[in-house]
This record gives sequence, C-alpha cells and structure tokens, in this order.
Amino acid sequence: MFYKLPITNSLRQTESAFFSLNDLQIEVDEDYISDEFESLFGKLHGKDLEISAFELQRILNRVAMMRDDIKTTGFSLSTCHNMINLLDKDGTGKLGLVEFYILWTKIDKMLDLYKKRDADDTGCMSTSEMRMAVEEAGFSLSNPLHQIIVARYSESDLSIDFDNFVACLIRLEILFSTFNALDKDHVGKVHLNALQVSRTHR
Ligand SMILES: [Ca+2]
Ligand SMILES: [Ca+2]
Ligand SMILES: [Ca+2]
Repeated sequence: MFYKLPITNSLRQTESAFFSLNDLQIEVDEDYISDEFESLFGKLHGKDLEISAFELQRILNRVAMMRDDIKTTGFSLSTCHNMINLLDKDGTGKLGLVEFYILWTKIDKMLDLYKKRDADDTGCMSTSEMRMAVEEAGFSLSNPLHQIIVARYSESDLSIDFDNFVACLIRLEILFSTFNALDKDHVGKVHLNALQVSRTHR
C-alpha cells in the first residue's frame, strides 16, 4: 500500500477494472469512508477543509519519499493540478473528503500496478514494463503513441519513475475521458474545433 490507509475489502472487491475507478464516485459517500481516513484528511486539509494542489504535492512527496522500493524525484505541481482537475467533481478547485479518498484509492492501485510490473525490482519502469503497465491500466495505445509517452515521461536512460508513472496515467485518463465524452456515437473518432482542442490541453 502507498501508505497505511484503510481501504475496505468491499471496495477492493467491487473494483475489477483499474480504469473504472471514476465510476466509484457514485457509490462512495462519506459514510463509506473509515474514521481513520477521515481523521487523516482532517490533519491535511487546513482551514479551507479541502486539499489544494500545493497540499496534495506536499502529502504525496512526503509519502513517496519515505519508500525505498520506488524511485521518485517528487510530484510536480502540474501533476497535482491534473489530479485535482480529474477528481474535483463539484468544481471547487480542491479535493473534499470523498474526492480525496477516490484519488488516494486510485494512487494506491497505481502503486500496486507499478510494483507488480517492476519485474526486475529497479524501482522504476523500463520501456517494456511501462507498456504492460499501461495496457493493464486499461489504455490501449498504438506503438507510436507508446513511444511518445515514453519520450515524454522518461528520464534520460528511458526509465520512468513513480511520479512520472502516475503523471502519465492521470494524463492518459484525462485524454481518454475527454475523447470518450466527445465520441458520442462510440465510433472511435472525434471531430474537434479549435475551442475543444484548447480545452483538451488545459
Ligand atoms: Ca487546504
Ligand atoms: Ca472539490
Ligand atoms: Ca524496472
């Protein structure tokens, strides 16, 4: 686990596909979340009762840097903004309890996947490990697109560390969900005008 936080068995059992985590939003309400998690959230959110991108960055880095089984150079603020954009369903620009819980669950699953696919225990993803991890996460990418992703998220030795791994999966999830929202007839093709393109790059 990313950090010793309770994730109930029933939640784990209802999640079959990694990519379906967003659907959990409907099922998770405050009663569902353990007191332990709620009290952790209480310690993190500050006066505004919600978690901002800055707070998120601090928490993630604190937790990720404590681990010696994964490599990380620290989460960037822009990754934290992307996470918030993805999970902030009520549009406050920050994460409330349920939103933060869903993000935490998601990151926890990403860590499981990362550890599972780091077959040689280097603490980071090689190009081929990354390909399998991305597929297992539910994203089917063409070879050229996979190469673009590796180039975008890897270090100079082509390895992908944990913060880049999470950044990449969050970015893919945003891209895929934008695409699916626009591909209303499910034909696998969308036509974008300039305004829509600019929105997908936010
Ligand atoms: Ca706050
Ligand atoms: Ca919010
Ligand atoms: Ca590896």
